[in-house]
Amino acid sequence: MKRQKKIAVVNDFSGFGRCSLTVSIPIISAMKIQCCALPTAVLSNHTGYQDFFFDDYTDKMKAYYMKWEKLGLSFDGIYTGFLGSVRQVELIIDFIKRFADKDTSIVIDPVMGDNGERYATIDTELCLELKKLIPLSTILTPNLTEACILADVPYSSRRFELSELEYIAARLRNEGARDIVITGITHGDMISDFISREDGHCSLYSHKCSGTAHAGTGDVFASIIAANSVNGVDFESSVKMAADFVSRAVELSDSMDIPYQDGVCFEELLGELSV
Ligand code: PXL
Repeated sequence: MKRQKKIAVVNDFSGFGRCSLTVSIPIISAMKIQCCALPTAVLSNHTGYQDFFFDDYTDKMKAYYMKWEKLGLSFDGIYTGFLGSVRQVELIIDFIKRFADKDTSIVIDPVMGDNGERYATIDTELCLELKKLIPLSTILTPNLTEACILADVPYSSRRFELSELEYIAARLRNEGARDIVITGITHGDMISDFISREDGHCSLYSHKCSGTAHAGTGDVFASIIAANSVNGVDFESSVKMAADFVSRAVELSDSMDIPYQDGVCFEELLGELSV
């Protein structure tokens, strides 16, 4: 009998703005995997808006996931995203120790910033602490800004050469990363994702930029990568599928005049993921 798989998603719950758990739950579910949410913070809307309500969940997380341990849960995948505090890094390390085995795929999306800027609640201490999660990952999914922060390389909006991307990936590998995809590398009217495999093989997946940069696209991307990884999809194909889906969602969102801060209207396209 087919066994349904489970992914634990450690991420914030932002009620409005289409990011983190409100993106991961529908996407991972559409891909026929049970999505189990461990909140890091509860927000009225994400921090890209000028004002937001923010309730840090650090003090509640351990009591919450210890009930999961009591239930005897284990996960085929663990996917971590936005952290509400520095202390959550240690909690995630403990969570992974308790709930992962050698076959669990661990997707670490080091959510810190975009377009060369850090998000409002992310400080230097959290960026440094997040590095501790890199060696636990089986897949690391930084955007270019986050990859530069983790690799201690200055970010620039100019075109990054392939050799520079290889250098950044090598630095991340030195920190313990295995498979890596660096997302959102723009050059002219093209956008690329740089793939660096654990075995040293590198490739670039490029396509025409389909529209405006919307919030939450990294969360859509990483959710698809996490679901594909437990479904056994090969990494390159997984990156292409995630990038193409994000690209179609951006195009549709622009055609529907969705403000960039409100994320992408992936709901319209969810059916495409349920094949
Ligand atoms: O999409 C990344 C993200 C996740 N969670 C929160 C955010 C952001 C980006 O702004 O603010 C709360």
